[in-house]
Amino acid sequence: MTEPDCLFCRIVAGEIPAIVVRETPNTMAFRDIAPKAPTHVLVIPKEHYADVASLATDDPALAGEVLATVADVAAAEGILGDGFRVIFNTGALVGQTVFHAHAHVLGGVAMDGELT
Ligand code: IU
Repeated sequence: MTEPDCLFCRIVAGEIPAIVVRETPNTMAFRDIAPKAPTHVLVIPKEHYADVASLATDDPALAGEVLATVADVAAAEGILGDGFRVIFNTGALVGQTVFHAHAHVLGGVAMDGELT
């Protein structure tokens, strides 16, 4: 299922450009246009789910595929050994702005353990 007005569905459809770093039959990974770290990649399911909670509830196998792609991206970006951070903003209250489930994969710089 796709949503015609969803930015990330349009990236999947090739209607909006993105620097794609990895693609599987059901997932896609592309560079964030406003990177917050030397590596900042977004990993999404190609199918539209508003957020990770609905993805995990409705299709846990696909949620697992997204996490597998996160790990593959981390390895390909060379940040698997040093460490990286994965964030799923879920809801406008905590800063979700694009309502298509996505993992932020951040690395390449030291971060402290604070979550905010
Ligand atoms: P958020 O978790 O929903 O706040 O993250 C959305 C991200 O999508 C944010 O980091 C944006 O920089 C990023 N993004 C993008 O990569 N390409 C775009 O065309 C747009 C936003 I608009």
